[in-house]
Amino acid sequence: MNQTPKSNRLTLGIFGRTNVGKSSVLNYVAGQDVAITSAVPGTTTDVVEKPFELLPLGPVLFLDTAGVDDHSALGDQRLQRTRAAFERSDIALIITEPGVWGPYGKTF
Ligand SMILES: Nc1nc2c(ncn2[C@@H]2O[C@H](COP(=O)(O)OP(=O)(O)OP(=O)(O)O)[C@@H](O)[C@H]2O)c(=O)[nH]1
Ligand SMILES: [Mg+2]
Repeated sequence: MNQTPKSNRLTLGIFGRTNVGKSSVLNYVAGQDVAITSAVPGTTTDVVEKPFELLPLGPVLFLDTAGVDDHSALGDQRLQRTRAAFERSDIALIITEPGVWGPYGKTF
């Protein structure tokens, strides 16, 4: 399973606003400290790729992304990377705050 090429893995992208817990979801599902998490919005600045075996699905590739509401100087470049990750994803997981569905939910 560890030898499965990335292209043959089910690709699951994690998307949402900054600081909603995207990286925490990845770490929880992977059972490892894969991505840095913190209370500072904009902690993840580039796509974090994590291949592992998720039973009963089999070999998967998770993509953790920067928040779609990142308006920093490099925000546009980060959004481009996030969009590319979205295009690569077989399944998009959109993480939100409970009860909050604002305009950023329509980004994609
Ligand atoms: N209360 C609560 N806090 C959480 C939960 N999940 C994550 N957090 C906290 O929320 C903060 C942001 O978590 P991250 O996982 O870094 O969020 P992120 O969406 O990856 O953030 P960016 O990379 O900045 O876009 C951290 O302080 C986490 O400890 C949760 O389920 N409940
Ligand atoms: Mg993050």
